[in-house]
Formats: sequence, C-alpha cells, structure tokens
Amino acid sequence: SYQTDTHLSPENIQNVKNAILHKLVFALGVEPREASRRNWLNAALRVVRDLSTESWLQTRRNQAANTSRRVYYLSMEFLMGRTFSNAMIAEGVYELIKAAFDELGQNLENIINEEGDPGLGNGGLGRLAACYMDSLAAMKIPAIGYGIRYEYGMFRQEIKNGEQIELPDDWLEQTFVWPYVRSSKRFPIRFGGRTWQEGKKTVWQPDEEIVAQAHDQLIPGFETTATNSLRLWSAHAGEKVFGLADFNRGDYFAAMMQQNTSENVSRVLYPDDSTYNGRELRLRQEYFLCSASVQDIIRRHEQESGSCLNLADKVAIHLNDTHPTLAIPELMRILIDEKGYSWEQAWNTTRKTFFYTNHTLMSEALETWPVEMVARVLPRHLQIIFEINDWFLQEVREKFPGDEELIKRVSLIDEHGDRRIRMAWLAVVASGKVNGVAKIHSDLMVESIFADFAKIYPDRFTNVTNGVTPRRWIQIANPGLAVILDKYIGKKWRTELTELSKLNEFVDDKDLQAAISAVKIENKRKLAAYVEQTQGIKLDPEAIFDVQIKRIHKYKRQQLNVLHIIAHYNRILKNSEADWQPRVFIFAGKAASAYYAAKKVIRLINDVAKVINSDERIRGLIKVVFIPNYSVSLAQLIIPAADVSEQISLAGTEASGTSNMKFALNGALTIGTLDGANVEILDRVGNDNIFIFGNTVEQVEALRRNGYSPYHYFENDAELNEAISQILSGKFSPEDPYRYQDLILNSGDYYQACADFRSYVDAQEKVATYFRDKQAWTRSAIINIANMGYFSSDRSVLDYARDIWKIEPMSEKQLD
Ligand code: 26R
Repeated sequence: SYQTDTHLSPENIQNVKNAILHKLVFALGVEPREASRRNWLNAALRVVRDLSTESWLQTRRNQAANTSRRVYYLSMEFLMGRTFSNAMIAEGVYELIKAAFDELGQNLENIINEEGDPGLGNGGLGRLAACYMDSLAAMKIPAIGYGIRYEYGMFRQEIKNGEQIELPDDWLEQTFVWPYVRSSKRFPIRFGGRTWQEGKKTVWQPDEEIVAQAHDQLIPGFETTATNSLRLWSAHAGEKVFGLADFNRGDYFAAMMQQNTSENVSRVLYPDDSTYNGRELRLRQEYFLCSASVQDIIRRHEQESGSCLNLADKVAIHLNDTHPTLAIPELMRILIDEKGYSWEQAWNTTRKTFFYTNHTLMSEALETWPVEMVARVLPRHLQIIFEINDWFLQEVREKFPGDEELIKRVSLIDEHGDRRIRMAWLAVVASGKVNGVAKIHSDLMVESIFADFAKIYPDRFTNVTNGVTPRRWIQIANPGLAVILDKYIGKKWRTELTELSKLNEFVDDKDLQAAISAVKIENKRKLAAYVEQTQGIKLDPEAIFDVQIKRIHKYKRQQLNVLHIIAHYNRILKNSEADWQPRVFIFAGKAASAYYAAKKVIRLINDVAKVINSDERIRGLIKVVFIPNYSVSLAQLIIPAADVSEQISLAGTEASGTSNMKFALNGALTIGTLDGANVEILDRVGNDNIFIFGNTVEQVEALRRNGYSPYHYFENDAELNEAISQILSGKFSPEDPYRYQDLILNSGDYYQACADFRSYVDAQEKVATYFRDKQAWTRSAIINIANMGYFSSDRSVLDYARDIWKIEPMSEKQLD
C-alpha cells in the first residue's frame, strides 16, 4: 500500500523524493546525475501512477460488486491533453511533488512542459470526450471510455511561407508512461468473407482476422478514490493473418507484409472534421473500435453477472456521434449468432442499451456508408442493418399508413444514386435517447435533420448542454485565478462549479478587481513570452488580446475576423494620429489537409499578418499572430491570456462550442453570434457583459430563402468593399496578386460573412471603447467568471447519468 498522507511535511517530502529516485534508478535505469528532464518526468509519472493504481484496483472491485449500471463511452477521438498535472492534483500531491523537485534541484513547471500531448482527436468532439472522462471519475459515475490508440495522432502543423504543412505526429516515439498494456485483453476482429443460412442460423465465414489489444489509461477522479479507465485499442496481426499459406510456401516476407496491413487499422487518426469521405479504412477503423469494445463489454458483463441475460440493466453504451454506430449491429450479431438470442430478444436488449449524441447539423459531415462497401467489409452486419430497417419501416407504416414519402425519407437506406446506409438514422432508431449539445442545437436538430423522427419518436430527443472540466481549465491552466477563487469563495468550486456565483457579491470589490486584472496581465506576459520565443513577434501585454482558436472552417468564419482586422488597419491609416487602443489578434487552428478553402484562410491570415506587423505607419497598434500547431496544451496557455473570445460562427452552424465556455470561465469577454452555447452564455452573463452581433438563425434562413448575395453588402458598405478589394487585388500577396481570387465573393459566401460584417465591426468598436474603462471591463470579466458554473462538465455528466443513462453515482461508502 502506498503513502496516502499528502501533508507537506519534511518526512513526506523526503518519501516522495525517495520514491522518484527509486523509479529513476530501478524503473528507468538512469542515475540522478545523468537524468534528463524527460527522465525526471517519467520517474515522477510512475510515482503518481502508483498512487492512482491502488484506487483504480479498488474501484474496479467495488464497481463489480456494487454497480447498478455502468456507462461505456465509445468515441473515435479522445483529446486527453497532458496527464501529469491532472494526476497530481487528482491525488492531491502537486505541492508535495513540487517540494520534492525543489530539493532535487528541478523546476516542476519545466518538467510538466516536457510531456507530449497525445493528439488523438480533431477538435471539439474529442476534447469533450476527455472532459467527460475527467468528470465521470470526479462525480463517481462508473464509466469506461473506449477508443483507438492511433499510432499517429493529428498531424503536426508547421507554417512555411504562410502555408500549412502537415507532418506526421509520431507521438509514441517518446514512451508514454501512463497506460498499462493489458496483454490478456485481446479480441479477434473479423472482416469480409460471406454468409449463409444453416436452418434458422446465419453463419458468417470471414476471410480476414486481426487482433485488438487493450491499453488502459487510469482516469483518477479529483480527490476521490473513484478511478475509471480509458481503454484504447491497437491493431495487430493475428496468427491467422500470418497467412499459413504464405508460411507453408516459405514466403516469410509476404506474411510479414500482411502483418503491416493488419496494423494499418490503428495507424492514423482521420484528420478531417469537415467533409465526410467514405474511405474503406475509416469504415474498418470504426468497426475495429466497435467490435473490440462490444466483445469486451459482454465479457465483463458475463463475468460479473454470470450470464448475458440482464445486459440492458447493467450496460449503457454511449455513441459519441455516429462514428461508433456499428456497435449496434455488432451487439445484435453477438447476441443472435453467438449467444443464441432470437431476433426480437436481441433487438429489445439493444434498444435499451444505446444512446447517441449528435454533434453537427452540417449535412456534408453526416456519415453514410455505401451498401456495396459494407457488403464487402461486413456482410453479416449489412444483413442485420437491413433487418433493423425492415422492422423499423414496418413500425412507421403502422403509425403513418400510406405515407410512402415519409418511408423514403426515414429509411436507413438512401436509395438515391448508389445505395447508402444513413448512420445517423440507424443511431436514432436503435437508441433510447438522442441528444444535441446545446439548447439551440437540440432544438434545430429536431426541426431539421431529425424532424421526421421526432414525429415518430416524440420522447426520444433531448438536450445536454456541453461543459468543461474546471480542474484542467481553471486549476491547471490558470493557477493565479485558482488562488483568487480560493480566497474569495473557498475551495469547493473545483467539484461544485456553481459556487462561482458567490463571486457576484464581489463584482465591485476593488481588491478583487485588482487581483483579477493582475492575473490576466501575468497570463498575457506568459503567452507573449512564448510568442516572442517561438516566432520573434513582440506583443504588448497592455493591448487587447483578441483570440480565435479552433479548427479552421468556413462556418466558423475566420475570414470575418480577418475582414475586420483589415478594416481596422485601414481606419488607423486614415487617421493615424488618433488615440487608438492597441490590439493583438491571435489565431490558432488546423485545417483538414484536403480542405482547400480552409488552408487558404490560414495563408490569408499569415499574409495579412506579414503586411500589417511590418507597417511602421501604424506604430505597432495592431499585431496579428498565427500560433502554429494548436493543441490542448497550447489552449491551456492561450485561453487564460485572452481578453476577447471570438465565437463568430454563422448562427445555426456551431453545435455548441466548448472553448467559448473556457474563455468566459477565465474572464475573457465574448464577441459572438447567437449560435451554439453562446446563447446560454448570454442568458447567464446578461447583455452588458458580452458583445452579441449578427443575424439570428431566422434571419439567416430568410436570407437564404430570398437568394442571398454577398455583392449587395459589398456594394453598399465602403469599408467591406475596401477590405475585400484589397485582398482581391493582392495588397496582402503582392508577389502573387491573384492568390485570393476565389475567396469570399466568388465562392458565394455561403456562410454570410458579408451580411454580418457591419454589425461585427460595430461590436468590435464597442469592445475597444469598453476596454479603455479598465474597471468596467474587469467587472464584466468577474461577472463572466461568476456565472459560468453551469458550464462544468460535472453538471453535464450528471445530467446524462440522471436523464439518459439512469445511473446513480457511487457513494463514498460503496467506494470504501
Ligand atoms: C465523419 C467525419 C467527417 C467527422 C465529422 C465531424 C469527424 C469529426 C467531426 C467532428 C465534429 C462532430 C465535432 O467535433 N463537432 C463539435 O463537437 C463539439 C462537442 O460537442 C461542439 O462543441 C462543436 O460545436 C462541434 O462542432
């Protein structure tokens, strides 16, 4: 048993020091005098992991004995961020380890920054899954996350001559200390082949088999022994693939090549979150995750309950978007073909087991797999999907007799052109509940893509507004703010974020205002130091730090931001003696490698930055910075340093957003549209403490109905006209004046940047004016912080547990 006394006493510091030295020598084989920062990190990580492991084993025993029901969170993406700080604060040993490293002559912050940041996700959906893993453990909800251990995560982004370059992210090159490899947890995953009937039984004879191998990451709950797991699967060649035929012919080399092919399944994350492209390898990845996880779930359930029978009582499987939807036919297949269930029994169990969250309404991102491809890769699953469709359409015909148009619209098979399976429809039909991720999104979801299904299943649809974990997004990312909060409202906010509302009493407290703005300046200095060190650009911490960090996407409208920057630049040039407020515009984010327009926007930002940053006439009043290779760790550095949070998507397009919450929680004021969770942030902070602009969903739709044209705005708004004309005429790309010909106007401006330009620029002017009143600004920042309690992911997961999964959090007694 390990030390659980975490007081900062000399003996305890000595014990921790010894533990680190012991790991350094006996786990890593390194002597203290030759140890690198990475060695110290890995040694300390092992010490902290030992602490978590005890609780983990204990939680597993207690869950097996006491758990009413467990949730299995299936996601193709988990953007976990660094593990070390998170684990230290969860175990309550941050100060002890810091003191131990002080005595060892090492700086803890340097060691923390040594850890890599596994990029196993694209953006919002992957980071949400990570916040939920943290909160599920902290809230003592029995949960296991399932995902893929991609050998290469999201590509590393470099900027060369203003353009995005994609480089491989070989994150496993630096041994990742945190997970345990579970060599006994291996499952066969089969593909291809054919099926036939033997009496009533369907036989599937696959022609390929690979192996899924489990890697477990402990998820320590904050200041509780409750410790959950994240299980990531890696793909390996099974013995069967080792192609007996090849070996018999003595073709060792061909057999080894086959091994390579098998392992391709977990080779690389699909780095695209914009347009669905039906690549077969992606289908195989999705099935790989689903099959391994469902087999594991059934194995655990049988082991704990003695049989498969009461599966739906004990198991809730959550689908993080449609990406893991094949888990539905996979569970059906196992229950029917392997456990001998009747079709009805299997279907009744399945429908009580699954739940689905939708994260986007963009039609181009909705998954539909060609029937022909599924027939080749997963012939048995295709049959099951057809049978589910027959059952479902029968039900619809009974409810709505004679409506054949409805049948066509809701059929799981889209018969237009090549036949395709509509994965969102399948997920809806088989799930007990379906939810969107912010109020406005959940409403739009049942009015638009799922309108027919809302008629068929009126009680199925609901909302769970996203949230973020206060442990990572305040305590770790913004320790200065954490100290202030502790002083004014006590320490409970870490697990009860609504405690923040107590700050509302102090919004006019001069000491609090001074402390909040001092921490903000300190955070801005830290970010400025990073930018200067990495890019040689000097930033003035007194300037407004205006930040847009997220995937580069047309609907998120980074172009609108750029248009304002150019207009602002033109204004200064026309009146350079005026008393302008200095401003820094910060961007970060990756573009999907095949998303031509998004890559062009990155280039435009960098071209504009180059021209403006080097124009001496504006005396440094504007700086534009693109920070390369955005990641969770960079977000932790950038968000606490922001004054202004850019949330400027076209109304109706951003499902929720989660960085909007992180910014407001860290005292940035939002400039945003009535989109996603911005709407709910407005509800809580009030109109005076946020800058809302732009058309509403209704106005956007009206413009579309009446034939939207950007030229109308271009011709009637002189500043917009000037900014666009400058881009089009090559002012920012003199070496290649035609570079931006196809931007904005010529591409039709589908996301109506031109329509929102005027109100955006006006809102930006209000931002600059307001910022000059330091006291009013800081007061608004405090009001933002005070009213973000609702946006804790602890609240989100408790909503899921109560309303969707019907799971009780464990009590401390059950955990003992
Ligand atoms: C199928 C493939 C092309 C694909 C599409 C979309 C892969 C990944 C995605 C990612 C999407 C679903 C995503 O990340 N959505 C974001 O989810 C966040 C968490 O709910 C929201 O906050 C955010 O608004 C939404 O864009």
